[in-house]
Amino acid sequence: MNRSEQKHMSKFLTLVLRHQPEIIHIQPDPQGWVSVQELLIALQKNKKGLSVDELHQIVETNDKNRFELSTDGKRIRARYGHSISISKEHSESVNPPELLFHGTATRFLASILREGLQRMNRQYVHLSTDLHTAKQVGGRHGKPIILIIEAGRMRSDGFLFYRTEPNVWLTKHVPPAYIRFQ
Ligand code: HQG
Repeated sequence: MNRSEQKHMSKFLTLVLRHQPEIIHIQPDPQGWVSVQELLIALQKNKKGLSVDELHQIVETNDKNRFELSTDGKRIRARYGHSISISKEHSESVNPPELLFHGTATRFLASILREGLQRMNRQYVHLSTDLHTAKQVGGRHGKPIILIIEAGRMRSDGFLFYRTEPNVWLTKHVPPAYIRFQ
């Protein structure tokens, strides 16, 4: 599998594991896991055949660590970004750093200041630990602007945070009172 085939397959896996498992007739469990064997069979049926080794390669080389294999290697899921409903209630919430960042586009600001950060089409609001990532994420939507989120204060006030990879944090909603500017 060459690099461009790998990228194509990685995008397709993102689509089915985060958003539309039904297009290849798979059904993730409540935590978003699917059996690797079932996934490979489903892909095969959809003319997107893949070997276990190729799947592992995609998971390991993904630029944003989008996929996660279970420790026994038998299950796979998207680490973050879902629009399908997945339960993190069973996974541990973790104390976030005092401050986190959210990159967005300037045109969303007025609405964000009114309603806070909403999860929009995903299951969670995504926050970054570093400015560089936040700027990149914001730049996907237009002229980027970085918001500083008082995550430590939110946690003390009872909001829950989940960590999906070293620099991505998830939470359900960030009210305007916890948002500051650089
Ligand atoms: C904005 C990528 C108006 C929010 C990235 C964002 C990330 C509001 C957009 C991950 C709002 C939603 C997530 C409100 C939030 N009014 N706009 N009240 N509340 N917004 O793509 O955070 O490549 O769903 O600021 O790297 O940009 O997919 O979220 O601009 O980690 O692996 O609504 O997706 O990773 O956009 O990105 P998104 P996001 P992947």
